[in-house]
Amino acid sequence: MSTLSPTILSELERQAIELPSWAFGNSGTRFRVFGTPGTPRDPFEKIADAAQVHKHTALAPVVALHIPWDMCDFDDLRRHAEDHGVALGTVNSNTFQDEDYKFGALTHEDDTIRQKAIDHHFACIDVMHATGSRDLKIWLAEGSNYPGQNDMRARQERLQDSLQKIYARLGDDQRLVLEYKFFEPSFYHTDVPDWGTSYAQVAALGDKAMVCLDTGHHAPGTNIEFIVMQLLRLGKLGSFDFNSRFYADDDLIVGAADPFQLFRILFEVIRGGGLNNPEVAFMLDQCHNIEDKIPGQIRSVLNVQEMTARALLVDREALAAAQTANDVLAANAVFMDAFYTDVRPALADWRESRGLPADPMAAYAASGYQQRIAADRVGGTQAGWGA
Ligand code: PSV
Ligand code: MN
Repeated sequence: MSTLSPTILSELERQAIELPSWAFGNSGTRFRVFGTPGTPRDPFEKIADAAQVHKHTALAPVVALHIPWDMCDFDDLRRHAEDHGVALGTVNSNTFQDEDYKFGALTHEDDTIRQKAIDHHFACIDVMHATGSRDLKIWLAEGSNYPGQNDMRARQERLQDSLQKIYARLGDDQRLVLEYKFFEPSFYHTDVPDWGTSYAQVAALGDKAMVCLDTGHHAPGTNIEFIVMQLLRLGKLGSFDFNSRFYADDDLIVGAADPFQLFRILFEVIRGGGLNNPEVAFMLDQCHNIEDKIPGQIRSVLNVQEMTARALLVDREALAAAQTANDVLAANAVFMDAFYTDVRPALADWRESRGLPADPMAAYAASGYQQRIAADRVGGTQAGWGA
């Protein structure tokens, strides 16, 4: 059994991962969205479900919202969250489900439509004031499908202008994080396709604008940990959207497809000073299409915790010595030793010592909560992607 030192445990104790409200609603593919018994019908039920994840893991004290999907009375929602032991977090804007945005939103040629998209972000900032949220997360679905379809450069200029207007509305303690994604729904060009574009756009805004790195938004084979290192080096890594992928933006459980990649990312986070640093928000951005949603989220936060523990086990001194000596195989061995260390028994013991279940997945399954919500939540419309 591995021993996790008091220093490592104190880092792990402070770890907080923000959950996406939409992970508790139904989702699917363009082929089918499946319903699940007990799916929340409103934001209040989503918060209650998210609180279960925190209750069993002590890892997830904050829930991110998506506007307009989570529109409601935000004073009530804030109180409801507090009653359930969680807080409301990042507000996600949505400019991808309105007819007007077919050809763009913050980049649109038509100033009326562009202003409508800017106004939507102003409304999101109002929500942030009511919820006490710090971050406005912007992911844009815009771009083009065919070469020659658009003036890509003019769109960058309009994007900067729109972002400047949104940025100017932020409160002193609020931030804007701009997410990038290399394709989809646009297939030829995307207006914010990569970290460099996001960085260029936010750097021109100011200190309160940062980059959001979604681990599912890169071409296959991309060295994501290099990007993490670079953004931390530049002081512009604002947040993570954690998930995992096999092919595209699969939004699968973080660490499920490639645990080693998650380890490598977390090692760079630690080395770059991003762990438990309030500047760098750890969030999940996932959809649970076929698995139960609450245990899907519990599994996810545990995966992040386990890989963080392994990454903290890297003997940094030995690694630095091997690197300085250009001892290729020794450096790699130090790295791999930590990756191959099974920290699960030590984490289970530690959880129990803090009054948490040793096995949060089993404890949730035994709690009867899933059966209760399936029986209670009858009638109404289940929340879902777009509902
Ligand atoms: C779409 O790709 C997406 O998954 C983005 O990653 C956003 O963060 C999320 O949806 C919510 O808008
Ligand atoms: Mn995302």
